[in-house]
Amino acid sequence: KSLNAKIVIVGCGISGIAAAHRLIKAGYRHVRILEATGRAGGRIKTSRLGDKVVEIGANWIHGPSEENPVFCLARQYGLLDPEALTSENQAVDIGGHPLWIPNFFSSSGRKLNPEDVSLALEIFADLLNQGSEFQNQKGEPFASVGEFIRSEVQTRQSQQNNAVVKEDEDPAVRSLRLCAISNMLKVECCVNGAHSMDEVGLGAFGQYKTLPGLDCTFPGGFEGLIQKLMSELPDDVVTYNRPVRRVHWNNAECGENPVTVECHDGEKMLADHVIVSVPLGYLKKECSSLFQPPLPLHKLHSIQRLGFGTNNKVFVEFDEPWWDADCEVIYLLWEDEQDAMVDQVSDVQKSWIKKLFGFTVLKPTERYGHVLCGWIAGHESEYMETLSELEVAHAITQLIRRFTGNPVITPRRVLRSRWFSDPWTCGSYSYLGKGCSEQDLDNMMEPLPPRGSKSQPLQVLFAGEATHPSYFSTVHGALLTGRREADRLISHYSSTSLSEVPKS
Ligand code: 6YU
Repeated sequence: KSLNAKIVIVGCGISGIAAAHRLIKAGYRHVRILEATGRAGGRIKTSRLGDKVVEIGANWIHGPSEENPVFCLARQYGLLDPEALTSENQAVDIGGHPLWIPNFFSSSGRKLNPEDVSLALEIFADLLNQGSEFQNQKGEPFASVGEFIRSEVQTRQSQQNNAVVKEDEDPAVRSLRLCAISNMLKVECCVNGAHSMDEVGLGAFGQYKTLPGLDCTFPGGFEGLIQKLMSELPDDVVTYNRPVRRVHWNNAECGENPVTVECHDGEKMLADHVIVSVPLGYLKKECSSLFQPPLPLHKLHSIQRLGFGTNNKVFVEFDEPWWDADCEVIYLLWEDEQDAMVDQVSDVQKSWIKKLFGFTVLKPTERYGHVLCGWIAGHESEYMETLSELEVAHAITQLIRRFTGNPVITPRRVLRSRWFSDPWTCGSYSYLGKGCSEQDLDNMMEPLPPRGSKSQPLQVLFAGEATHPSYFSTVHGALLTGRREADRLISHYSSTSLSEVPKS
């Protein structure tokens, strides 16, 4: 009966795929995915740098443990290294802040003593934890995480026991620690996918939840997971290169099917239900034309209020390492940033590269050789996308020469991502902006027509990472939203009387 419902899924990222999986497994016969591009996976995208596998999009399984559905699938499909499967690995609880072994370099070409800087990192981590505690408390002291951190660092400066820099210290060490705070703000911009931490809301910062487990990667590439999932779906489920232009809902003219999905090429498809799983960045740009009638105001407001910035990667390969053998992350400290505590550069065209906080080291070396992944968020990152590969390679080479003090060091290869220019993504992932609350995420996932309406229920459903109440911005969050919306339909039909069910 219900199994004849016509269901269209817009978008073939992990959330769309997870929804299709669930529905098809439950026996639904008319499930179709429409995907704008020529590939499945969306923001899960694996590529090559020479012969090395690199991730253009999602990198880690955040919190690989029993509760993480991405970890469970990857384990089931045999896609992980043995260490990631150990119970020790699953039990580590780092609260979202990986304990990587760092190397620090400064803009005057010096490799720094980690002990000189690490206090700043500890204080920063402590402030981030404090920042998460305003969740569900009225009256947070500042609107944004950035303002809170700057103010706390300044306040602590007057409290000797707590201060980032101590009175009797070498002035050079003191100023480096404050440079490290600026650097940490840039790191957090990447973690949150935000232009600046001044745009990330303090009141809802604790809304994001972590899972236990030491973050791990896919040795053969994250896209291997997509391939496995796709191989379990019927071949004709996805139509590629078929962008959707408009979803007409509450469509009385179409008889029994209340929704019509109109594609860019003019094709129209009738449906009982549509699951929209497009990225928030795309929704922000297109929400006024994507739905007819328009979305209810509260939903539109949440789409606008929630944040969706840009985080890009720059992969750089070297013949020889210039970092320590055990180093896992390299931080680049600009010595002119000791007074500023800023995470945005003032002249983007000239100084965009200053926003790149540093590099993570691809491990293990036997697999990756000497490959680094640079991270850059914000408008500076979007500006980088407008430059040619050659210009980016030149800027990266100059940067590394300056910080290592080695005037001839030259990368073998450079490859960068360009998520802002991707017309179907328009950025990287979502965060809770200033003034946001859990209510915004609830509004995001609320189906159409809204509760209380007399028209046919569940015409348009919403999935995708930006609709998960606590795991937004992640692959596991996205996957769970696809399952959630499929389950919403399945339980709707299991509780609906026969007369209300679409006929075949
Ligand atoms: C994770 C990680 N990771 C790095 C970078 C990026 C992301 N994420 P999709 O976009 O996949 O699918 C939608 C589809 O819709 C797509 O195919 C479109 O083409 C299509 N579409 C659009 N318009 C259409 C139309 N009109 N018609 C038809 N089709 C249309 N996540 O778990 N680990 O390491 C990273 C990272 C550079 C860009 C990531 C990571 C995010 C995930 O990639 C992302 O959430 C999911 O893949 C999204 O799946 P989806 O199905 O929703 O959309 C305190 C606090 C902190 C808060 N944050 C902390 C967590 C940090 C997040 N981590 C990120 C870090 C990295 C490095």
